Amino acid sequence: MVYRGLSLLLVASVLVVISSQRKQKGKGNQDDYGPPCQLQQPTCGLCGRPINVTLVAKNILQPPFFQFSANVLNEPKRELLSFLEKAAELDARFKFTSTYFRGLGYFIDSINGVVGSIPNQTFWHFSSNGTALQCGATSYVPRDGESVLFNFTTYAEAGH
Ligand code: B12
Ligand SMILES: *[C@@H]1O[C@H](CO)[C@@H](O)[C@H](O)[C@H]1NC(C)=O
Ligand SMILES: *[C@@H]1O[C@H](CO)[C@@H](O)[C@H](O)[C@H]1NC(C)=O
Ligand SMILES: *[C@@H]1O[C@H](CO)[C@@H](O)[C@H](O)[C@H]1NC(C)=O
Ligand SMILES: *[C@@H]1O[C@H](CO)[C@@H](O)[C@H](O)[C@H]1NC(C)=O
Repeated sequence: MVYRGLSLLLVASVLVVISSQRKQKGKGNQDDYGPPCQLQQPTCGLCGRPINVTLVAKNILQPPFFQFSANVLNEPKRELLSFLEKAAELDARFKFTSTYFRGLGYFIDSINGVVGSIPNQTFWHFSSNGTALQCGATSYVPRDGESVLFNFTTYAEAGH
């Protein structure tokens, strides 16, 4: 009985060692969030090395028109949503609203009070360096020095 208990303990401790090695492996790779649009975020509050990202909000479609930007400096590299939150702290105009979708994360409904609308076929479109993002705010992880444009546009303009 005691022998059996000991061997179970041995098996359990081997498993613990294996799983902690896996965690270590993940830790050494903090800049890599795996395949595109991976929803699962690291469990830590602050992740990755500090990076600088510029966020630009632009609305030339319907009043009130505006364009402004925020330089989010020295923030740990993680999902875009986190940078948008920091931008909202730096500049009140970056206030935004969002809706959570299972498996996709947050859809950004409005920025600075301007709301996308199904009847008007409008939405906040995300792009970087002239290329549309293929992931949403909860899964896109920006790079250091990147400038992300949030452009209020129509489905047609964005090619939907
Ligand atoms: C239609 C569509 C849109 C429409 C939705 C509005 C509408 N009236 O239909 C519009 C044009 C607004 C849109 C926008 C975007 N989309 Co879109 N969209 C789709 C598409 C083609 C179909 C969704 C659908 O109708 N499903 C069927 C309905 C019954 O299910 P549903 O859960 O109610 O669908 C809703 C959600 O999908 C939501 N939605 C649509 N897109 C996105 C994106 C994100 C990140 C979230 C959280 C929710 C969301 O709107 C749908 C209607 O309410 C899917 C591809 C697909 N086949 O799923 C991509 C898709 C969901 N979109 C995608 C992306 C990347 C975007 C954008 C980030 C693109 C961009 N560069 O700006 C933006 C969102 C920006 C923001 N403001 O947050 C990706 C998401 C990838 C990911 N895992 O993050 C998909 C999977 C396409 C792809 N690249 O493969 N989208
Ligand atoms: C971000 O910007 C700050 C201030 O300009 C600078 O000191 C820092 O080195 C930059 N970080 C990176 C990773 O470039
Ligand atoms: C639709 O577009 C019109 C004209 O730009 C605007 O006045 C109205 O507020 C928009 N509707 C919604 C629900 O956003
Ligand atoms: C930006 O886009 C241009 C042209 O599409 C490309 O040559 C350049 O390498 C891109 N820069 C970055 C930082 O992605
Ligand atoms: C932004 O949206 C406006 C309005 O739909 C559009 O004219 C413009 O081409 C879009 N793109 C950029 C990069 O401003």
